[in-house]
Amino acid sequence: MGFLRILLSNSRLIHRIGNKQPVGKFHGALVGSSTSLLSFHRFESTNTLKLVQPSLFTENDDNDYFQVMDFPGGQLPITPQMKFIAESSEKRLPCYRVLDDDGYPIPGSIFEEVSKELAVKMYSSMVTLQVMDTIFYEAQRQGRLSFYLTTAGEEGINIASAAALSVDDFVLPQYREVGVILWRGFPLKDIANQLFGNKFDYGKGRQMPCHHGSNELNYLTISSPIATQIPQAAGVAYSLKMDKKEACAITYLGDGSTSEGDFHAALNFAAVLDAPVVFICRNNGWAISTPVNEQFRSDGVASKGQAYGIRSIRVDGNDVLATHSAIRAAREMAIKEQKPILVEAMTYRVAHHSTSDDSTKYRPVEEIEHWKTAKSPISRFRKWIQRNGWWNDENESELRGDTRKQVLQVMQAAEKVEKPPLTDLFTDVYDKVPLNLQEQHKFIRDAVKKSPREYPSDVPI
Ligand SMILES: Cc1ncc(C[n+]2csc(CCOP(=O)(O)OP(=O)(O)O)c2C)c(N)n1
Ligand SMILES: [Mg+2]
Repeated sequence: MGFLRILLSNSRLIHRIGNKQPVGKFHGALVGSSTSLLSFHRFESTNTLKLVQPSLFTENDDNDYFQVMDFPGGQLPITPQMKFIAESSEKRLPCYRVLDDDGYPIPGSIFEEVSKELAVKMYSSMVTLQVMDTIFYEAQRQGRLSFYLTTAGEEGINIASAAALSVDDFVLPQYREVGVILWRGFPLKDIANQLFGNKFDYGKGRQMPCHHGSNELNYLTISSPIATQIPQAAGVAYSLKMDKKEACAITYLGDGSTSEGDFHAALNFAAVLDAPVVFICRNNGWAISTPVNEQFRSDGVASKGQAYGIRSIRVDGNDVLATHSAIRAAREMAIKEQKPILVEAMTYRVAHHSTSDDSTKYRPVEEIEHWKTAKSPISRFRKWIQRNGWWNDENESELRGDTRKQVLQVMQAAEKVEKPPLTDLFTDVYDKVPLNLQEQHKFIRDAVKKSPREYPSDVPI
Protein backbone atom coordinates (compact mmCIF):
# COMPACT_ATOMS: atom_id res chain seq x y z
CA MET A 1 0.00 0.00 0.00
CA GLY A 2 2.93 2.33 0.79
CA PHE A 3 4.09 1.97 -2.78
CA LEU A 4 0.64 2.84 -4.06
CA ARG A 5 0.40 5.90 -1.83
CA ILE A 6 3.71 7.24 -3.19
CA LEU A 7 2.51 6.64 -6.70
CA LEU A 8 -0.73 8.44 -6.06
CA SER A 9 0.80 11.46 -4.34
CA ASN A 10 3.25 12.01 -7.18
CA SER A 11 0.64 12.05 -9.87
CA ARG A 12 -2.06 14.46 -10.92
CA LEU A 13 -5.04 12.71 -9.46
CA ILE A 14 -8.71 13.46 -9.42
CA HIS A 15 -10.45 11.81 -6.48
CA ARG A 16 -14.14 11.22 -6.26
CA ILE A 17 -14.57 9.30 -3.09
CA GLY A 18 -17.61 7.16 -2.49
CA ASN A 19 -19.35 8.46 -5.56
CA LYS A 20 -19.94 6.92 -8.98
CA GLN A 21 -21.24 9.72 -11.13
CA PRO A 22 -22.52 9.44 -14.66
CA VAL A 23 -19.84 10.00 -17.28
CA GLY A 24 -21.23 13.33 -18.49
CA LYS A 25 -21.28 14.90 -15.04
CA PHE A 26 -17.88 13.52 -14.27
CA HIS A 27 -16.42 15.22 -17.32
CA GLY A 28 -18.13 18.45 -16.31
CA ALA A 29 -16.35 18.31 -12.99
CA LEU A 30 -13.09 17.61 -14.75
CA VAL A 31 -13.24 20.69 -16.91
CA GLY A 32 -13.93 22.86 -13.89
CA SER A 33 -10.86 21.78 -11.96
CA SER A 34 -7.44 23.32 -12.33
CA THR A 35 -5.84 19.90 -12.10
CA SER A 36 -7.73 18.77 -15.13
CA LEU A 37 -6.75 21.88 -17.13
CA LEU A 38 -3.14 20.96 -16.57
CA SER A 39 -3.96 17.50 -17.74
CA PHE A 40 -5.53 18.77 -20.91
CA HIS A 41 -2.44 20.84 -21.77
CA ARG A 42 -0.40 17.69 -21.54
CA PHE A 43 -2.91 15.83 -23.65
CA GLU A 44 -2.50 18.31 -26.47
CA SER A 45 1.20 17.64 -26.73
CA THR A 46 0.76 13.88 -26.71
CA ASN A 47 -2.41 13.85 -28.78
CA THR A 48 -4.12 11.34 -26.58
CA LEU A 49 -7.54 12.85 -26.03
CA LYS A 50 -9.12 10.69 -28.66
CA LEU A 51 -7.89 7.63 -26.83
CA VAL A 52 -9.85 8.45 -23.69
CA GLN A 53 -12.86 6.23 -23.70
CA PRO A 54 -15.79 7.20 -21.47
CA SER A 55 -16.36 3.53 -20.68
CA LEU A 56 -13.04 3.59 -18.87
CA PHE A 57 -14.63 5.67 -16.15
CA THR A 58 -17.98 3.98 -15.77
CA GLU A 59 -16.87 0.80 -14.03
CA ASN A 60 -15.18 0.57 -10.71
CA ASP A 61 -16.41 -2.68 -9.36
CA ASP A 62 -13.76 -3.36 -6.75
CA ASN A 63 -14.07 -0.33 -4.55
CA ASP A 64 -16.22 2.62 -3.91
CA TYR A 65 -13.94 5.46 -4.85
CA PHE A 66 -12.78 6.77 -8.12
CA GLN A 67 -9.45 8.06 -9.35
CA VAL A 68 -7.75 8.63 -12.66
CA MET A 69 -4.15 9.33 -13.58
CA ASP A 70 -2.64 10.99 -16.60
CA PHE A 71 0.06 9.28 -18.57
CA PRO A 72 1.33 9.97 -22.05
CA GLY A 73 -1.13 7.83 -23.93
CA GLY A 74 -4.21 8.78 -21.94
CA GLN A 75 -5.92 8.74 -18.60
CA LEU A 76 -6.03 5.57 -16.57
CA PRO A 77 -8.34 4.57 -13.75
CA ILE A 78 -6.56 3.76 -10.53
CA THR A 79 -7.20 0.72 -8.41
CA PRO A 80 -5.82 -0.15 -4.97
CA GLN A 81 -6.13 -3.80 -5.92
CA MET A 82 -3.03 -5.57 -7.17
CA LYS A 83 -4.71 -7.40 -9.96
CA PHE A 84 -3.01 -9.11 -12.87
CA ILE A 85 -4.88 -9.45 -16.11
CA ALA A 86 -5.72 -13.11 -16.67
CA GLU A 87 -3.79 -14.84 -19.45
CA SER A 88 -7.07 -15.70 -21.10
CA SER A 89 -10.68 -14.80 -20.67
CA GLU A 90 -12.97 -17.42 -19.18
CA LYS A 91 -14.99 -17.72 -22.35
CA ARG A 92 -13.51 -18.24 -25.81
CA LEU A 93 -14.39 -15.73 -28.50
CA PRO A 94 -17.47 -16.93 -30.35
CA CYS A 95 -17.43 -17.86 -34.02
CA TYR A 96 -19.90 -16.05 -36.27
CA ARG A 97 -21.93 -18.53 -38.30
CA VAL A 98 -25.00 -18.36 -40.55
CA LEU A 99 -25.38 -21.84 -42.06
CA ASP A 100 -25.22 -24.98 -39.94
CA ASP A 101 -23.40 -28.11 -41.16
CA ASP A 102 -26.50 -29.12 -43.13
CA GLY A 103 -26.79 -25.79 -44.87
CA TYR A 104 -29.78 -24.57 -42.85
CA PRO A 105 -29.66 -20.92 -41.73
CA ILE A 106 -29.28 -20.67 -37.98
CA PRO A 107 -32.39 -18.97 -36.55
CA GLY A 108 -31.71 -15.32 -35.80
CA SER A 109 -28.54 -15.18 -37.89
CA ILE A 110 -27.79 -11.82 -39.45
CA PHE A 111 -26.17 -11.79 -42.86
CA GLU A 112 -25.86 -9.93 -46.13
CA GLU A 113 -28.53 -11.04 -48.63
CA VAL A 114 -27.08 -12.93 -51.58
CA SER A 115 -28.85 -13.02 -54.95
CA LYS A 116 -29.35 -16.24 -56.91
CA GLU A 117 -26.83 -15.02 -59.50
CA LEU A 118 -24.14 -14.31 -56.92
CA ALA A 119 -24.80 -17.53 -55.00
CA VAL A 120 -24.51 -19.64 -58.15
CA LYS A 121 -21.36 -17.80 -59.20
CA MET A 122 -19.80 -18.35 -55.78
CA TYR A 123 -20.73 -22.03 -55.82
CA SER A 124 -19.44 -22.55 -59.38
CA SER A 125 -16.17 -20.83 -58.52
CA MET A 126 -15.63 -23.09 -55.51
CA VAL A 127 -16.23 -26.14 -57.68
CA THR A 128 -13.84 -24.77 -60.34
CA LEU A 129 -11.20 -24.36 -57.68
CA GLN A 130 -11.73 -27.92 -56.48
CA VAL A 131 -11.61 -29.43 -59.97
CA MET A 132 -8.55 -27.38 -60.91
CA ASP A 133 -6.73 -28.36 -57.70
CA THR A 134 -7.45 -32.05 -58.25
CA ILE A 135 -6.10 -32.02 -61.80
CA PHE A 136 -2.96 -29.99 -61.09
CA TYR A 137 -2.26 -32.00 -57.96
CA GLU A 138 -2.41 -35.21 -59.98
CA ALA A 139 -0.23 -33.66 -62.69
CA GLN A 140 2.43 -33.01 -60.07
CA ARG A 141 2.22 -36.62 -58.90
CA GLN A 142 2.75 -37.67 -62.52
CA GLY A 143 5.93 -35.60 -62.61
CA ARG A 144 4.58 -33.01 -65.04
CA LEU A 145 4.81 -30.16 -62.51
CA SER A 146 7.58 -29.60 -60.00
CA PHE A 147 5.29 -28.45 -57.18
CA TYR A 148 1.66 -27.77 -56.36
CA LEU A 149 -0.39 -26.58 -53.42
CA THR A 150 -4.17 -26.81 -53.11
CA THR A 151 -6.85 -24.76 -51.35
CA ALA A 152 -8.80 -27.93 -50.44
CA GLY A 153 -11.08 -27.30 -47.49
CA GLU A 154 -10.57 -23.54 -47.80
CA GLU A 155 -12.51 -22.91 -51.00
CA GLY A 156 -15.15 -21.11 -48.91
CA ILE A 157 -12.77 -18.47 -47.55
CA ASN A 158 -11.23 -17.98 -50.99
CA ILE A 159 -14.43 -17.35 -52.86
CA ALA A 160 -16.66 -15.78 -50.20
CA SER A 161 -14.00 -13.19 -49.38
CA ALA A 162 -13.17 -12.51 -53.04
CA ALA A 163 -16.85 -11.88 -53.74
CA ALA A 164 -17.04 -9.37 -50.90
CA LEU A 165 -14.29 -7.15 -52.34
CA SER A 166 -13.98 -4.65 -55.14
CA VAL A 167 -11.32 -5.10 -57.82
CA ASP A 168 -9.94 -1.69 -56.72
CA ASP A 169 -8.95 -3.28 -53.42
CA PHE A 170 -5.34 -4.49 -53.40
CA VAL A 171 -4.89 -8.14 -52.52
CA LEU A 172 -1.66 -9.27 -50.84
CA PRO A 173 -1.99 -13.03 -50.71
CA GLN A 174 -0.07 -15.71 -48.82
CA TYR A 175 -0.33 -18.64 -51.27
CA ARG A 176 -3.50 -20.60 -50.52
CA GLU A 177 -5.84 -18.06 -52.11
CA VAL A 178 -5.72 -18.78 -55.83
CA GLY A 179 -9.54 -18.58 -55.85
CA VAL A 180 -9.30 -14.83 -55.22
CA ILE A 181 -7.32 -14.14 -58.41
CA LEU A 182 -9.60 -16.49 -60.39
CA TRP A 183 -12.64 -14.62 -59.09
CA ARG A 184 -11.09 -11.38 -60.37
CA GLY A 185 -10.91 -12.84 -63.87
CA PHE A 186 -7.41 -14.32 -64.08
CA PRO A 187 -7.84 -16.98 -66.80
CA LEU A 188 -7.19 -20.66 -66.11
CA LYS A 189 -4.69 -20.65 -68.98
CA ASP A 190 -2.58 -18.04 -67.13
CA ILE A 191 -2.61 -20.22 -64.02
CA ALA A 192 -1.35 -23.11 -66.17
CA ASN A 193 1.31 -20.94 -67.86
CA GLN A 194 2.61 -19.89 -64.45
CA LEU A 195 2.65 -23.47 -63.16
CA PHE A 196 4.73 -24.61 -66.13
CA GLY A 197 6.88 -21.45 -66.07
CA ASN A 198 6.58 -21.15 -69.84
CA LYS A 199 7.26 -18.09 -71.99
CA PHE A 200 3.72 -16.76 -71.39
CA ASP A 201 4.16 -16.76 -67.60
CA TYR A 202 4.17 -13.13 -66.39
CA GLY A 203 6.94 -14.07 -63.96
CA LYS A 204 9.08 -15.39 -66.85
CA GLY A 205 9.52 -18.74 -65.13
CA ARG A 206 11.57 -17.24 -62.33
CA GLN A 207 9.20 -18.20 -59.51
CA MET A 208 8.08 -21.53 -58.08
CA PRO A 209 4.73 -22.85 -59.31
CA CYS A 210 1.69 -21.35 -57.48
CA HIS A 211 3.38 -17.93 -57.27
CA HIS A 212 1.06 -16.04 -59.58
CA GLY A 213 0.23 -12.34 -59.59
CA SER A 214 -1.43 -9.70 -61.74
CA ASN A 215 -0.83 -5.95 -61.88
CA GLU A 216 -4.00 -5.49 -63.84
CA LEU A 217 -6.10 -7.24 -61.19
CA ASN A 218 -4.44 -5.54 -58.19
CA TYR A 219 -3.23 -8.91 -56.95
CA LEU A 220 0.36 -8.81 -55.75
CA THR A 221 2.66 -11.67 -56.70
CA ILE A 222 3.06 -14.29 -54.00
CA SER A 223 6.39 -14.48 -52.17
CA SER A 224 7.62 -17.67 -50.53
CA PRO A 225 8.95 -16.19 -47.28
CA ILE A 226 6.08 -16.40 -44.84
CA ALA A 227 4.39 -13.21 -43.60
CA THR A 228 6.29 -10.67 -45.74
CA GLN A 229 3.00 -9.65 -47.35
CA ILE A 230 1.47 -8.52 -44.04
CA PRO A 231 3.52 -5.35 -43.34
CA GLN A 232 3.45 -4.64 -47.07
CA ALA A 233 -0.35 -4.63 -46.83
CA ALA A 234 -0.22 -2.02 -44.06
CA GLY A 235 1.97 0.09 -46.37
CA VAL A 236 -0.30 -0.35 -49.38
CA ALA A 237 -3.29 0.61 -47.23
CA TYR A 238 -1.51 3.72 -45.96
CA SER A 239 -0.76 4.73 -49.53
CA LEU A 240 -4.43 4.25 -50.49
CA LYS A 241 -5.31 6.44 -47.53
CA MET A 242 -2.90 9.20 -48.62
CA ASP A 243 -4.36 9.08 -52.12
CA LYS A 244 -7.88 9.24 -50.63
CA LYS A 245 -8.93 6.16 -52.58
CA GLU A 246 -12.28 4.41 -52.00
CA ALA A 247 -10.44 1.13 -51.58
CA CYS A 248 -8.58 -0.91 -49.02
CA ALA A 249 -5.79 -3.46 -48.87
CA ILE A 250 -6.60 -7.08 -48.08
CA THR A 251 -3.99 -9.47 -46.91
CA TYR A 252 -4.36 -13.21 -46.37
CA LEU A 253 -2.25 -15.10 -43.90
CA GLY A 254 -2.16 -18.49 -42.25
CA ASP A 255 -2.23 -19.23 -38.53
CA GLY A 256 1.47 -20.09 -38.84
CA SER A 257 2.23 -16.62 -40.17
CA THR A 258 1.13 -15.08 -36.89
CA SER A 259 4.30 -16.51 -35.33
CA GLU A 260 6.41 -14.25 -37.52
CA GLY A 261 7.44 -10.82 -36.24
CA ASP A 262 6.11 -9.34 -39.47
CA PHE A 263 2.54 -10.13 -38.38
CA HIS A 264 2.92 -8.16 -35.16
CA ALA A 265 4.74 -5.24 -36.76
CA ALA A 266 2.05 -5.06 -39.44
CA LEU A 267 -0.85 -5.00 -37.00
CA ASN A 268 0.78 -2.30 -34.95
CA PHE A 269 1.70 -0.15 -37.95
CA ALA A 270 -1.79 -0.48 -39.38
CA ALA A 271 -3.38 0.44 -36.07
CA VAL A 272 -1.29 3.54 -35.32
CA LEU A 273 -1.46 4.75 -38.93
CA ASP A 274 -5.21 4.10 -39.16
CA ALA A 275 -4.54 2.20 -42.36
CA PRO A 276 -7.54 0.77 -44.21
CA VAL A 277 -6.45 -2.86 -44.36
CA VAL A 278 -8.35 -6.08 -43.74
CA PHE A 279 -6.20 -8.86 -42.32
CA ILE A 280 -7.78 -12.21 -43.14
CA CYS A 281 -6.22 -15.01 -41.15
CA ARG A 282 -7.10 -18.48 -42.41
CA ASN A 283 -6.80 -20.45 -39.21
CA ASN A 284 -6.67 -23.94 -40.70
CA GLY A 285 -5.19 -25.58 -37.63
CA TRP A 286 -1.75 -26.32 -39.06
CA ALA A 287 1.48 -24.69 -40.19
CA ILE A 288 2.72 -27.70 -42.16
CA SER A 289 3.11 -30.20 -39.27
CA THR A 290 2.91 -27.68 -36.41
CA PRO A 291 -0.54 -27.58 -34.83
CA VAL A 292 -2.00 -24.30 -33.59
CA ASN A 293 -1.54 -25.21 -29.94
CA GLU A 294 2.21 -25.18 -30.52
CA GLN A 295 1.88 -21.90 -32.37
CA PHE A 296 0.16 -19.72 -29.75
CA ARG A 297 -1.33 -19.86 -26.25
CA SER A 298 -3.84 -17.05 -26.86
CA ASP A 299 -7.46 -17.66 -27.82
CA GLY A 300 -6.57 -18.03 -31.49
CA VAL A 301 -5.81 -15.00 -33.60
CA ALA A 302 -8.85 -12.72 -33.27
CA SER A 303 -8.02 -12.11 -29.61
CA LYS A 304 -4.70 -10.54 -30.61
CA GLY A 305 -6.43 -7.79 -32.57
CA GLN A 306 -7.71 -5.97 -29.49
CA ALA A 307 -4.22 -5.83 -27.97
CA TYR A 308 -3.14 -3.85 -31.03
CA GLY A 309 -6.27 -1.70 -31.02
CA ILE A 310 -7.80 -3.44 -34.02
CA ARG A 311 -11.49 -4.35 -34.35
CA SER A 312 -11.69 -8.08 -34.90
CA ILE A 313 -14.07 -10.94 -35.56
CA ARG A 314 -13.89 -14.73 -35.61
CA VAL A 315 -15.94 -16.34 -38.34
CA ASP A 316 -16.67 -19.86 -39.56
CA GLY A 317 -14.55 -19.89 -42.71
CA ASN A 318 -16.36 -22.95 -44.04
CA ASP A 319 -19.63 -21.02 -44.01
CA VAL A 320 -19.81 -19.05 -47.24
CA LEU A 321 -22.63 -16.75 -46.11
CA ALA A 322 -20.98 -15.86 -42.80
CA THR A 323 -17.56 -15.28 -44.38
CA HIS A 324 -19.02 -13.19 -47.19
CA SER A 325 -20.96 -11.03 -44.73
CA ALA A 326 -18.02 -10.60 -42.35
CA ILE A 327 -15.62 -9.56 -45.12
CA ARG A 328 -18.18 -7.19 -46.65
CA ALA A 329 -18.64 -5.52 -43.28
CA ALA A 330 -14.89 -5.50 -42.61
CA ARG A 331 -14.15 -3.88 -45.97
CA GLU A 332 -16.80 -1.24 -45.46
CA MET A 333 -15.54 -0.34 -41.99
CA ALA A 334 -11.93 -0.27 -43.17
CA ILE A 335 -12.75 2.22 -45.92
CA LYS A 336 -15.43 4.35 -44.24
CA GLU A 337 -13.74 4.56 -40.86
CA GLN A 338 -10.19 4.41 -42.26
CA LYS A 339 -8.92 1.75 -39.92
CA PRO A 340 -7.66 -1.82 -39.95
CA ILE A 341 -9.86 -4.84 -39.26
CA LEU A 342 -8.81 -8.37 -38.38
CA VAL A 343 -10.84 -11.41 -39.42
CA GLU A 344 -9.97 -14.87 -38.14
CA ALA A 345 -11.63 -17.41 -40.42
CA MET A 346 -11.79 -20.83 -38.78
CA THR A 347 -11.23 -23.73 -41.14
CA TYR A 348 -9.21 -26.90 -41.72
CA ARG A 349 -6.54 -27.68 -44.30
CA VAL A 350 -7.98 -30.84 -45.81
CA ALA A 351 -5.04 -31.53 -48.13
CA HIS A 352 -1.37 -32.01 -47.42
CA HIS A 353 0.42 -28.70 -46.93
CA SER A 354 1.79 -29.03 -50.46
CA THR A 355 3.09 -31.77 -52.72
CA SER A 356 6.21 -31.77 -50.52
CA ASP A 357 4.25 -32.95 -47.47
CA ASP A 358 2.45 -36.05 -46.20
CA SER A 359 0.01 -34.90 -43.52
CA THR A 360 -1.02 -38.43 -42.51
CA LYS A 361 2.36 -38.55 -40.72
CA TYR A 362 1.18 -36.05 -38.12
CA ARG A 363 -2.66 -36.20 -38.00
CA PRO A 364 -5.26 -38.97 -38.08
CA VAL A 365 -6.74 -39.89 -41.44
CA GLU A 366 -10.24 -40.02 -39.86
CA GLU A 367 -9.90 -36.38 -38.81
CA ILE A 368 -9.00 -35.36 -42.37
CA GLU A 369 -11.93 -37.40 -43.75
CA HIS A 370 -14.36 -35.79 -41.32
CA TRP A 371 -13.41 -32.31 -42.49
CA LYS A 372 -13.37 -33.37 -46.11
CA THR A 373 -16.92 -34.70 -45.98
CA ALA A 374 -19.06 -33.57 -43.02
CA LYS A 375 -17.50 -30.10 -42.82
CA SER A 376 -16.92 -29.29 -46.49
CA PRO A 377 -17.72 -25.64 -47.28
CA ILE A 378 -18.72 -26.68 -50.80
CA SER A 379 -21.32 -29.27 -49.87
CA ARG A 380 -22.74 -27.07 -47.11
CA PHE A 381 -23.30 -24.21 -49.53
CA ARG A 382 -24.65 -26.58 -52.18
CA LYS A 383 -27.33 -27.79 -49.78
CA TRP A 384 -28.41 -24.20 -49.23
CA ILE A 385 -28.57 -23.20 -52.91
CA GLN A 386 -30.22 -26.48 -53.84
CA ARG A 387 -32.89 -26.00 -51.18
CA ASN A 388 -33.51 -22.51 -52.60
CA GLY A 389 -34.21 -24.12 -55.97
CA TRP A 390 -31.12 -22.48 -57.52
CA TRP A 391 -29.15 -25.64 -58.27
CA ASN A 392 -29.72 -29.29 -59.20
CA ASP A 393 -27.81 -32.49 -59.99
CA GLU A 394 -27.85 -31.75 -63.72
CA ASN A 395 -26.22 -28.35 -63.18
CA GLU A 396 -23.65 -30.06 -61.02
CA SER A 397 -22.51 -32.69 -63.50
CA GLU A 398 -22.49 -30.17 -66.34
CA LEU A 399 -20.33 -27.74 -64.35
CA ARG A 400 -17.88 -30.42 -63.21
CA GLY A 401 -17.60 -31.92 -66.72
CA ASP A 402 -17.04 -28.56 -68.44
CA THR A 403 -14.53 -27.37 -65.88
CA ARG A 404 -12.56 -30.60 -66.08
CA LYS A 405 -12.36 -30.27 -69.86
CA GLN A 406 -11.25 -26.65 -69.62
CA VAL A 407 -8.53 -27.32 -67.08
CA LEU A 408 -7.17 -30.32 -68.99
CA GLN A 409 -7.11 -28.29 -72.17
CA VAL A 410 -5.20 -25.32 -70.68
CA MET A 411 -2.80 -27.67 -68.96
CA GLN A 412 -1.99 -29.60 -72.12
CA ALA A 413 -1.53 -26.36 -74.05
CA ALA A 414 0.71 -24.74 -71.41
CA GLU A 415 2.84 -27.83 -71.15
CA LYS A 416 3.75 -27.63 -74.84
CA VAL A 417 4.79 -23.98 -74.80
CA GLU A 418 8.56 -23.46 -74.72
CA LYS A 419 10.25 -21.93 -71.70
CA PRO A 420 11.44 -18.31 -71.51
CA PRO A 421 14.95 -17.80 -72.95
CA LEU A 422 17.94 -18.24 -70.69
CA THR A 423 18.72 -14.53 -71.10
CA ASP A 424 15.61 -13.70 -69.08
CA LEU A 425 17.37 -14.99 -65.99
CA PHE A 426 19.67 -12.00 -66.14
CA THR A 427 17.33 -9.15 -66.99
CA ASP A 428 14.82 -6.89 -65.22
CA VAL A 429 16.91 -6.20 -62.12
CA TYR A 430 19.58 -3.81 -63.41
CA ASP A 431 19.18 -1.20 -66.11
CA LYS A 432 22.53 -2.35 -67.52
CA VAL A 433 23.50 -5.95 -66.77
CA PRO A 434 26.66 -5.72 -64.59
CA LEU A 435 29.88 -7.45 -65.53
CA ASN A 436 29.64 -10.29 -63.00
CA LEU A 437 26.16 -11.25 -64.29
CA GLN A 438 27.39 -11.07 -67.90
CA GLU A 439 30.14 -13.51 -66.91
CA GLN A 440 27.63 -15.85 -65.26
CA HIS A 441 25.43 -15.67 -68.35
CA LYS A 442 28.36 -16.69 -70.57
CA PHE A 443 29.30 -19.47 -68.14
CA ILE A 444 25.84 -21.08 -68.16
CA ARG A 445 25.49 -20.69 -71.92
CA ASP A 446 28.83 -22.46 -72.46
CA ALA A 447 27.87 -25.19 -69.99
CA VAL A 448 24.58 -25.88 -71.81
CA LYS A 449 26.36 -25.99 -75.18
CA LYS A 450 28.98 -28.37 -73.82
CA SER A 451 26.54 -30.80 -72.13
CA PRO A 452 23.09 -30.23 -73.67
CA ARG A 453 21.65 -33.43 -72.24
CA GLU A 454 22.17 -32.15 -68.69
CA TYR A 455 19.80 -29.21 -69.29
CA PRO A 456 16.15 -28.85 -70.34
CA SER A 457 15.83 -28.93 -74.11
CA ASP A 458 12.92 -26.46 -74.25
CA VAL A 459 14.84 -23.42 -72.92
CA PRO A 460 16.16 -21.26 -75.79
CA ILE A 461 19.77 -20.25 -75.21
C1 LIG B 1 10.07 -17.18 -43.28
C2 LIG B 1 9.67 -18.58 -43.63
N1 LIG B 1 9.81 -19.54 -42.72
C3 LIG B 1 9.43 -20.81 -43.01
C4 LIG B 1 8.94 -21.11 -44.25
C5 LIG B 1 8.53 -22.55 -44.57
N2 LIG B 1 7.07 -22.63 -44.58
C6 LIG B 1 6.38 -22.58 -45.75
S1 LIG B 1 4.74 -22.65 -45.48
C7 LIG B 1 4.91 -22.80 -43.82
C8 LIG B 1 3.73 -22.95 -42.91
C9 LIG B 1 2.81 -21.79 -42.93
O1 LIG B 1 1.63 -22.13 -42.25
P1 LIG B 1 0.38 -21.20 -42.27
O2 LIG B 1 0.81 -19.77 -42.23
O3 LIG B 1 -0.53 -21.65 -41.20
O4 LIG B 1 -0.27 -21.42 -43.71
P2 LIG B 1 -1.00 -22.71 -44.30
O5 LIG B 1 0.03 -23.47 -45.09
O6 LIG B 1 -1.55 -23.49 -43.18
O7 LIG B 1 -2.06 -22.20 -45.22
C10 LIG B 1 6.27 -22.78 -43.48
C11 LIG B 1 6.78 -22.90 -42.09
C12 LIG B 1 8.81 -20.06 -45.19
N3 LIG B 1 8.31 -20.25 -46.40
N4 LIG B 1 9.17 -18.81 -44.86
MG1 LIG C 1 -2.18 -22.90 -41.28
